[in-house]
Amino acid sequence: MLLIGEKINVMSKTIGPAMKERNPEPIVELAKAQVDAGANMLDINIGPATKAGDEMMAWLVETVQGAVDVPLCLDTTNPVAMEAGLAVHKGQAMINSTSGDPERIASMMPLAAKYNSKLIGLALTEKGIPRDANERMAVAVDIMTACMEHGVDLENLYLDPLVLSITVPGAQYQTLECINAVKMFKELNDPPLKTVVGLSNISNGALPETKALLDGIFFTMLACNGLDAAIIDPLETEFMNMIKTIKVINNDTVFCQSYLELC
Ligand code: THG
Repeated sequence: MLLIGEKINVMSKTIGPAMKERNPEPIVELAKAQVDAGANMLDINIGPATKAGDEMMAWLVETVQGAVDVPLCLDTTNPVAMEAGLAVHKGQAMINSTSGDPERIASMMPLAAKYNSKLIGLALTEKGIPRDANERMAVAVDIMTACMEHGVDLENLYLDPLVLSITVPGAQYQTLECINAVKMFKELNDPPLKTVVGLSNISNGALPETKALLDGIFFTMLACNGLDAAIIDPLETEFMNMIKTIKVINNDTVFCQSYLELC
């Protein structure tokens, strides 16, 4: 399971200003903490970054990769910023993301092909958020087809069903639809396509004391249905302990009495 740390993002009260002021300390500290806690990749979310996004993304990639030895998941809708980050990235990066929107496909697919990066394909179109697993599948098929047309290796594609908050009235059923979509995505190709979710979207707006439970149990259900990767908060200890336990039960790590400390 690829665990992508979500903490370096422009919406954060400490990280947002540090990004704008090009102040490396809080960013480096959070990068190290996430890798120490078990993240194998870090998401670098600069949002739409309309103002000098290219310079900011290149600076962030160099700053974070100067401090930790993991690949990065570059999270922006700005294709100029995306390419600036890919150009300075060491090793194989991940593009976060294209959707089924033809404009996003046209801007992100050629970058994925040129840099041989991993690519997240989000089940979203310019027409709006999908209503169920079938609508998510239709977008996934379009993205898979676009990969083949643009010479993007399907091994590098990670399909994302787009997790919504379980707290939104009338949208609670969407959580199960996401689990079903993950199952269906994997059946689109042989070998199976890979899948990813932004896990904590589910508990956005929920009471803080319920977040670890919602995230942890949702993660477990997704993992049982073939999930390959997740964007998560690795500093959420209770949640990370659930992941370590799943690894032990799945025979991915050797059981010992102190596995919560050692894994
Ligand atoms: N799919 C893909 N990419 C994504 C998402 C997705 N990127 C963004 C998001 N969803 C996943 N990343 C985050 C990042 C931060 C938070 C939630 C999801 C968040 N952060 C606050 C902070 O950092 O201050 C609050 C954290 C907290 O609750 O303490 O909430 O679905 N492909």
